[in-house]
Amino acid sequence: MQLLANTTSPYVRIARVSMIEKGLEVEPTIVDPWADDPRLRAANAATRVPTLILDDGTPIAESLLIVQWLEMTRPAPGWPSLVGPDPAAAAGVLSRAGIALGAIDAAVHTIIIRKVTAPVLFDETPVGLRRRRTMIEGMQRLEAVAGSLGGKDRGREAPTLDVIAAVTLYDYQQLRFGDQAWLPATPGLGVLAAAMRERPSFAKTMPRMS
Ligand SMILES: N[C@@H](CCC(=O)N[C@@H](CS)C(=O)NCC(=O)O)C(=O)O
Repeated sequence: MQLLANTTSPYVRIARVSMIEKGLEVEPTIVDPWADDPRLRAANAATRVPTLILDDGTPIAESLLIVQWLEMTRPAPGWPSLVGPDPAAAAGVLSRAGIALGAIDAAVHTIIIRKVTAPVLFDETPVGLRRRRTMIEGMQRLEAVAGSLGGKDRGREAPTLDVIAAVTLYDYQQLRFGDQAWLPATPGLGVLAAAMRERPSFAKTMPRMS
């Protein structure tokens, strides 16, 4: 099995944390999606990371589809469920994960558009400001519930997708926009991220520029 990945992508991190929590430790194969790495192009027409290549050669693109594959092939109770053990609570998990994913999309979109325009040309445009608003409001909404995320014994129990996505968002925002005055203070998410870093799945996948 091969996981085509880079060291910054929040989507890669969601897939990697989920894989590690499901007991699937695959050393990532680092590729540059922007350099049209031939291995990535062959496996994924969109040339994006993460792309998981199964032992039989089947490539699975899209972080949430990798999560879905993990849920089906490594189900509870043998493995921790990424939507949680309680079906009644699953909607809440997915709802919070959706907030984090929306903000992650806005953040990545902002970084990608900066590749083709100077930051000021995009960030201050109506669409750029809309993406910023998404990041700010997404973080604020998650901050409002941060105290209840991660369970009673934070860092000790396997995380659900909302926790994985919220921490991934928080750490990515610190990496990419940590110096921006508009970034909201989210101390609750910071405490959650620090607690989750006690788990190898989060510690090993901290985003870094190289
Ligand atoms: N929806 C995809 C998004 C993946 C994605 O956008 N990955 C970025 C890195 S953060 C990438 O590979 N971009 C290269 C490109 O857009 O050409 C997922 O959830 O996996």
